[in-house]
Amino acid sequence: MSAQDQEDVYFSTNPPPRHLEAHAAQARAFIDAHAAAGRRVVLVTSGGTTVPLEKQTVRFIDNFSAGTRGATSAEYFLEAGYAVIFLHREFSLTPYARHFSHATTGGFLDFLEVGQGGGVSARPDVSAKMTEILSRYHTARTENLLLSIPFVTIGDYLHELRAISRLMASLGPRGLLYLAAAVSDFFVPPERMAEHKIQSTDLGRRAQQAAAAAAAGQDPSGTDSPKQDSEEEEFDNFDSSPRVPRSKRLIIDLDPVPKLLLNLVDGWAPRGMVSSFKLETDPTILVTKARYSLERYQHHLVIGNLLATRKWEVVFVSPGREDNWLRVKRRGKEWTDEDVKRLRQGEVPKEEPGEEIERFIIPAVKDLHDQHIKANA
Ligand code: PAZ
Repeated sequence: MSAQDQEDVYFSTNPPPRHLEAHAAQARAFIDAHAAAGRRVVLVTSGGTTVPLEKQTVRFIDNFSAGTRGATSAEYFLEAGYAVIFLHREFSLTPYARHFSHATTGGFLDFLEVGQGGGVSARPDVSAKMTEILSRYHTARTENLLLSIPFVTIGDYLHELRAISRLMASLGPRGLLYLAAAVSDFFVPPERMAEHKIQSTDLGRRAQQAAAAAAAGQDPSGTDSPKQDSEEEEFDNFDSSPRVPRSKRLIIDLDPVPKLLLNLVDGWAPRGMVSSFKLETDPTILVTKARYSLERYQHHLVIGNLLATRKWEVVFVSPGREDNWLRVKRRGKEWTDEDVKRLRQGEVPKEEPGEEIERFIIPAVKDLHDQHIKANA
């Protein structure tokens, strides 16, 4: 099947999110305003996509991403003069709020106190930091430099990504797509998705069958009557785990999510600069996989990172250039060759990073974007 056919099939069979049109209208107005002002616009994607197992979703598959990379990058892009469309997983980290919303030392309310006059104010020890971050946030909002658009499921994400990327096309080479979201590779297609909560017991399953038979005008007594768990018969133990009968397992059959990056690069935003992230856990394949992705999708930059060390080091892989490793400084220590070797093998230093690696990533991406604009003007 051609890439276009795959795209058509996916988008015609997977329903769009409820607010797609409203989000596209917001994105259009945002892009038009900044294009008119000659400002660059970056689409930052951030956080993980869910894979629902039921249409009325109780359960879903998720991934680890909290959206730190995306939210932090968005701040540095704003600092670098970009207008930012922040397409993010709902309730994941967001620019500026992230400094207080997900602190390991406490919740948001822990940063506040009630003053003597009864009003609420920042705790004195965080007041200076909060004032500074709040003022950066207010500038971004009042100057209309930050547009936040949420998604939840993989389907929502792909619909939103396509709609916004197509709008970004009007920016030509001045548009930048920075794809940092952790996007699921597998999903349950709608035709195989259960409508209701998947039942974990035979009792529930048989009750569902009886109800369906009754609704179809059949005799519900023709279906087996519900049994209690303890009465369940054991079916074949077809594999290596005979203690768990097959009838009690939840076997999830997932289809691959179509690879739409090629469609994005060729069709949705053909003149913009497209940078994607590649996440691996095995250090021996990171660069090979990043290079493979670059060749397969013919875009402009893949930023490789390992799950364990992603806050310490990333590698830029781009056409016609040497691999470029970016690394943060250590607190009160210099990197030795041995330290770097260990880091590259996925060994995490004991202390926290001395700074945010996005401080280095964004200027390096901007540099490549400058070159992209010059080459495509
Ligand atoms: O959200 P986070 O900061 O915890 O993680 C960021 C990341 C590892 C999801 C991102 O840097 C990344 O690699 N995104 C692409 C993942 C992928 O290969 O699909």
